[in-house]
Amino acid sequence: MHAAMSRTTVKPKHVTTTVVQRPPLYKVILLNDDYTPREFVVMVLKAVFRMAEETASRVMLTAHRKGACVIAVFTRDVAETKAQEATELGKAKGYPLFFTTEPEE
Ligand code: TYC
Repeated sequence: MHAAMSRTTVKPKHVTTTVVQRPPLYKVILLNDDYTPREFVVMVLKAVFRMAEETASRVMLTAHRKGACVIAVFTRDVAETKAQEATELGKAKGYPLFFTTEPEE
């Protein structure tokens, strides 16, 4: 230490703590219906959710057999936008294909 320096302890005036939180996540869920062609569902899953053919087929078949299938989780905005986009693609063709969202526990 330099000879001219004092040994006084300086207490900080303010101490700031930053809390970082992860945004809540939302599931996108594919619902089965009796009219949308299987290949069309697979095409939408590939286009909107960037799924590979095999994954898209597996997800489509799960929804077909069980009534619904969780596709992926996103932040709320992304989940809602993708569910809407995917639902719109079916609607444009006159299909009742439906994607919904729900918060993850
Ligand atoms: N059940 C439809 C059919 O037999 C195919 C289908 C599968 C539709 C999954 C929607 O989420 C779905 N043509």
